[in-house]
Amino acid sequence: MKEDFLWGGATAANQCEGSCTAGGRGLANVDLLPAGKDRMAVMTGHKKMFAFDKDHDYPAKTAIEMYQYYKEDIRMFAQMGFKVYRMSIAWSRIFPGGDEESPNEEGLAYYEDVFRECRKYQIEPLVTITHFDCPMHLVKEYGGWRNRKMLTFYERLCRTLFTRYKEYVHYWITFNEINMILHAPFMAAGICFEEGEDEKQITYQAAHHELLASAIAVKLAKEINPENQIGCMLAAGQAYPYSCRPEDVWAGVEMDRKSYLFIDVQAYGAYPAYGLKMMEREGVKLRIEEGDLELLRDHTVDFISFSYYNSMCASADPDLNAKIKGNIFDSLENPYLPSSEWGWQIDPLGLRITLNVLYDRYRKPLFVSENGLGAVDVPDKNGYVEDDYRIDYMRAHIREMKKAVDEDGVDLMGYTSWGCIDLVSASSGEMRKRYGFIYVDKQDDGTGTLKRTPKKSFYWYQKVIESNGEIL
Ligand code: BGP
Repeated sequence: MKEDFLWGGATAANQCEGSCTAGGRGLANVDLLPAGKDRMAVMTGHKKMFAFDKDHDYPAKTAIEMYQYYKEDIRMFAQMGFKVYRMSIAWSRIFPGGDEESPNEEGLAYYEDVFRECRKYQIEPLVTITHFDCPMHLVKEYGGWRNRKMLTFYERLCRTLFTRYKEYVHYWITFNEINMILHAPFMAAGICFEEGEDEKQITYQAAHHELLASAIAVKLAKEINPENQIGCMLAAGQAYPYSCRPEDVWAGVEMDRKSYLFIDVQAYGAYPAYGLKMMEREGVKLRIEEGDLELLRDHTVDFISFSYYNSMCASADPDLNAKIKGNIFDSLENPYLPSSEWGWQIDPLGLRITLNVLYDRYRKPLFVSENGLGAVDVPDKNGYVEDDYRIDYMRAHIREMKKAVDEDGVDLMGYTSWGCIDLVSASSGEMRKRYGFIYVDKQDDGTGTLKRTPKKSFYWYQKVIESNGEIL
């Protein structure tokens, strides 16, 4: 790997910070995702949850309280040798309602402290401007990203961040997993649907707004500091045809294109022909205003970051498709692959394939900004976990990632494993789905001391980083 390869870990504000009203923070959509059976309906915008109620638990309210523990946590990241820490800003700490003219100084000061702490250990922050979060006031007043006014508020947020953190942060990601808007519109874009609304029209229009906002962010980032590197982010994972039947191969192409559509715009600066045709077929009529296409064209991203957990399978057979069980991403089970305890299929070679496909397509530097294994950990009485299964998963993935770089020539900037410290799961809201190198004593029922303890994988990853990926 390159000498300056950025090894590290990734988190998102709403899944780790907690303290959801501290320091003047406003409520956000992500705070209101309940644990349990209603979570999916809320995430997808089909059940309104605009205030906490007594029948549900809301894990993001306290999460792992990184808001209070950040110094200890960053010190532990430094101990592992992190070169980079991918984290996100909670929008509603900076603009509690989202549409204020001026920012909340307490929120700004908080992240300044976090960045200082990173710099103290020569850790480069990689900041996701929005990792699914949208202030609730913007949801209630404007309908989230369905409303074009969001561009103004997002621009204000970006200007504030790029200016205030100019000396601390040079790597930015505009939207986490931008294609997630298709699968979880409330979680990803603060959108709730009313009975009878045209969901596709609203979702693609909102995506257009996000794409414009992303281009505005690129423009501003460069104006404020030409050294800024700004990327997009895709929930990736190659779609394999379920068989070599041409119809299945075509189903795979179509499945991938649903996601690439967004990255194609961010990387090439224009909607791809297949995307325009697809929207036409689906009856989606994008409202494109004067100047929009130029904005997209002139402000493309510097790098492409992506999450990779698993590959997917696509089939043209309606009987097979009927068996798909609803996870966030629908996919058929691949009979050649094992699965995690949550049914996510484990496919290390799929990472090499995905890296190659993305590099062939975009020819821009790539960044693996999420990868990891969600598993149940059983700590001993000291809180220590022997997580060999996690080490095996990561070793196999890093090995394939190295092949993509060394043998295939992919230009890769860095690797940040997901949930480097245990945190709340986005899809399930559980604490027991753990990804971390660091065990956090926090349980699904809200109990726990919040004590942090390195797992076996902590010491393993330390060696990986120290040897620049040579010792796996
Ligand atoms: C990605 C999200 C993360 C994260 C991860 C793991 O989609 O960007 O926020 O949570 O997936 O998923 P989960 O937490 O559902 O296991």
